[in-house]
Amino acid sequence: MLRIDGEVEEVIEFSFEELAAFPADVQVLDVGRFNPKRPGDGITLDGLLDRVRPKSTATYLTLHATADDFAASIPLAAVRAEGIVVYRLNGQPLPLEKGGPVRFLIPDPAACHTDELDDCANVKFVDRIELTAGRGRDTRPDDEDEHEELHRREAESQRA
Ligand SMILES: Nc1nc2c(c(=O)[nH]1)N[C@H]1C(S)=C(S)[C@@H](COP(=O)(O)O)O[C@H]1N2
Ligand SMILES: [Mo]
Repeated sequence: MLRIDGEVEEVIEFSFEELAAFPADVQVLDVGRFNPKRPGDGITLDGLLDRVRPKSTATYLTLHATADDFAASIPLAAVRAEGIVVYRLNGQPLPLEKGGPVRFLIPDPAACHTDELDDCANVKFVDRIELTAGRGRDTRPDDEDEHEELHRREAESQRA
């Protein structure tokens, strides 16, 4: 369900059950308290990364969504203590319409395309987290026209 690879000591693929089995101190219950439109339970990014052990060469975290070919790459130091990986809603895998089965969440993001940790970096349908030396793939829009176009396409695919 979620593969973490790249500049890490150990590449690991986590299933839903394995994510649910993480200890309570790294589980973040009810992330909907940050934004009611984005409900669920998650794990701290830091807790996940402790398992794969990023190498000292890893400077960026690249979130990949194969489903719609979207990616965001953010400086590891800035996001490590902030990020949450949301994977569960009502005891079940996070549904597709909520961005599941795995969605990245920055609880207090900057407005779209104003910062590295912006709302656009809240990647949905994440199937791979890659640690990279330097910036990795990033398909986030960099101006308001591109951003509008992206959301128009998203709304269209939801109707389909
Ligand atoms: N996989 C994927 N994740 C994505 C996007 C996308 O198009 N595909 N859009 C991003 C953008 S630009 C924004 S502003 C937020 C919107 O999240 P929401 O749908 O929960 O409002 O998701 C981000 N995550
Ligand atoms: Mo966005």
